[in-house]
Amino acid sequence: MAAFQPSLECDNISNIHSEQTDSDLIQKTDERYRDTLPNLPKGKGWITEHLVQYQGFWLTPNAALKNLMWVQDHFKPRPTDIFLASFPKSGTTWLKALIFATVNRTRYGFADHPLLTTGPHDCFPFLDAHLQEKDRSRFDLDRFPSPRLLSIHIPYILLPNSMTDHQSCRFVYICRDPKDVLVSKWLFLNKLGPKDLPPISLEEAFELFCQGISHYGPFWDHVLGYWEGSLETPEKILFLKYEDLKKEPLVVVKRLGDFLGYPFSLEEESKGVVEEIVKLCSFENLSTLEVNKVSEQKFSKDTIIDNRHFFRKGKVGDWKTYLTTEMVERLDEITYEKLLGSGLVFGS
Ligand code: PAP
Repeated sequence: MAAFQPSLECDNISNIHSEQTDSDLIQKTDERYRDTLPNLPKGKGWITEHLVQYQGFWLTPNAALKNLMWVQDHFKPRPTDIFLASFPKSGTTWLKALIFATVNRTRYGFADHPLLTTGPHDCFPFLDAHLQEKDRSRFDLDRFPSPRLLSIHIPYILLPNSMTDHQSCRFVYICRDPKDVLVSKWLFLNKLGPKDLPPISLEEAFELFCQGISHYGPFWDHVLGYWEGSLETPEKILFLKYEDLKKEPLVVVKRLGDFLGYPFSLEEESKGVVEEIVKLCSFENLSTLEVNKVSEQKFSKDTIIDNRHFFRKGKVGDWKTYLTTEMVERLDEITYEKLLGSGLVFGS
């Protein structure tokens, strides 16, 4: 399915490249990738044979590393771009729906809203997966109207300067207690794992996660990159926690509106627009929609995932069902040490 954006009318974008320029850039990135890959340290993959460590982070060699290089070499941000950044399984799907609904609230009615028939990932595509899509008619970023809504798992320090400098784009970062991230990730990846590889045990996933070896890990470095960025440039990065969103969704969605430059008016508040958005994007609503139960999501030509896998329980603290006391103590200790002095804490 084509990536769904509010409309795909051409937006008079100035950064449309010629085919020639595009293919030159593509070739350069391919060369860089081929030169770099053989020299990178390898670690055990959770569902792929191995991960590689690039500039301090663990990535899948064929997808994440290649895509990252594409973004670094190829992507042309617009000042109006809105990026949703996250470590995987931290609440990406939920935030995609909330940002999409907030930014487009004057375009669509709640009774026939696109989110009722289109999955959040189709409303808000992954930059790092889709950029590699060779079929530009399927995902042509240059033709997306502003503001473009794009999501990334790329760590902050690996982003190109064009995305992080002070003039351009805004980031919303969502993070979550690492114990819930680990459990959510382990269950998710075991559902997707290839049939020819045995599923990874929780004990093994736990060890790898603690060592930082997981997609886009180490978890703590990922979170701290955006946390520190948000302290330096709070007008550019809004740092959110899944747990706060669960506890006070109305408060967080209002903050989101202010930060993105789409503040809710008093009239909208009194009409219950914020409540409507929260209800539309709730786990209870989204997870029971036909589109999220039966359709699949094509992230790139090699990555197709059933939408239902993005909705499991949507709870805070489900780690209690899976992790042993020893695991909890060890993970909490690592988190405490890694975040010490940063001002960032996760509840236990
Ligand atoms: P991704 O990084 O692969 O896109 P992501 O959406 O970040 O995944 O995380 C999925 C988690 O968010 C799941 O958590 P769980 O395994 O602990 O249940 C999923 O259930 C949860 N989730 C998805 N949609 C919502 C929502 N609307 N409200 C709350 N949680 C949600």
